[in-house]
Amino acid sequence: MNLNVLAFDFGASSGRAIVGKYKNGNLNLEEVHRFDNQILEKENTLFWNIDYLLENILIGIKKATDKYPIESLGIDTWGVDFGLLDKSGELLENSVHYRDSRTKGSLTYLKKIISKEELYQQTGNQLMEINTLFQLLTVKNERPDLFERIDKVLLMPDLLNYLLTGNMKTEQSIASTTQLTNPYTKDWNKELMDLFQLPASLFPDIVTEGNQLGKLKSSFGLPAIEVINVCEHDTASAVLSVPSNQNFLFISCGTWSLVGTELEEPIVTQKAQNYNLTNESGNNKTTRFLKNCTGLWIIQELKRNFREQGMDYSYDEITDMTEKKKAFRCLIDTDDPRFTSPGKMKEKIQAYAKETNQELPEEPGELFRCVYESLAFKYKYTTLEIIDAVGNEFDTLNIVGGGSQSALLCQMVADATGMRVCAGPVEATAIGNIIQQLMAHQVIDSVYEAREWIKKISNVTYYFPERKEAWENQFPKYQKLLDKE
Ligand code: LRH
Repeated sequence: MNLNVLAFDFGASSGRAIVGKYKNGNLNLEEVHRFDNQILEKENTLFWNIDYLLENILIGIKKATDKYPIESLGIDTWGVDFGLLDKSGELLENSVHYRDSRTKGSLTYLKKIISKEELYQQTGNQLMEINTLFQLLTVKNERPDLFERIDKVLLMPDLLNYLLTGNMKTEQSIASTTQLTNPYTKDWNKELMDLFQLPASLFPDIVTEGNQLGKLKSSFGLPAIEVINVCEHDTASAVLSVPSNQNFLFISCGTWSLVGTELEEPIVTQKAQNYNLTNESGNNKTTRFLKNCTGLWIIQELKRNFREQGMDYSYDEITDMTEKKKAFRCLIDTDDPRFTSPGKMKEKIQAYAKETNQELPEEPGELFRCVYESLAFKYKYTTLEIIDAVGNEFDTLNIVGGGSQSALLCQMVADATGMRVCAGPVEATAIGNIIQQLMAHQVIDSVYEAREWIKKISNVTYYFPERKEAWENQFPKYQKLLDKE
């Protein structure tokens, strides 16, 4: 059996078109197109350029179809962001970036309407101002004229799918990042929409992964490829390709680090809420029980900030500089709100160090070391919360995504958590996207079979704790920083 599918994987910093070539039980990936996906700024608003994203999807399709017969395509992206469409199906404005400051303080919209406890019961979601719910409430309260003109809200991958096919649907996994779905039924939570006076008609029907959405519009002058709703939330696609069928802990490590496990049922206990853990929807109606943590974002921003100053370090150079610096000089809470917005990471880290009476990291290697160690501790801190909330023990931690390429980070995570780390696949999100399409074409029968297959075909690296004691000794210092907040 021979079949090619096309996966579009959009992250916060780049977009890629990858052809998944399936041949007699083997899978080869070929990146046919890659482009930057930058945060744009206009009139003090951070936004995404949807025309540019669409343009690049079409380039990707052209490149792929010029080379191969393509059976279908699927798109996955980051969560929570959306496009607003008017009655004629036109975009009202460019999509605002979740890092825009417009939602700062928007949790106050909850006051008088619903308690945080009740909201957690209703949605199972981690309370974050970036969630679609708070973005929409901000539009409603601060830009009522715009709100009046909205006919449909389409989440990012659904928006791109709509632009390609003309069909409007919302895929279940991406819907679960909105804080507007029910964690059990995984459908829209209409009661909650009523409560916040968000008309349910704004949200297209939810479909599950594998749905055949429609064909590429003929107006593009490209082959009429079938568009499939994959697990459109990048995290859902990444977790689909974790190479394990056992109880596993995972870190899907990219700009964000999603730290969690996969469950049959959501957990919405008081403990889970206190830990601010989220229940998102995964393949096959599973629940991804996790915490959204800042991932490589601060590293990426430091790298960008240094580049702007004429110092363009490669990741190999960064690793080298980091390894040469003294351990545990300064630790930060990588989820401190000051690190959310782009820019000035060195200054922000130093300000944090000063406020917490720590040595100020000055040199690039010291700054990178501070962030990598702090990330490893964050993962330990969070896995302990997950373990406590689930009441299970785990012996392996699967790191998938871009971060799994960093031997430095993976070793630190093994040392910090005291767990065996299984790193890879690096291309987890694209593989998950491709697998979902292969399941839709009945090439693979089940997620179980898919994971067994991924175990066989992907390169994974194991890391074992080597300096467990040293990391354990430092953990209380890190805990103190977080507990203070
Ligand atoms: C990671 C991610 C994460 C959040 C964030 C906005 O890429 O999808 O799960 O939703 O982006």
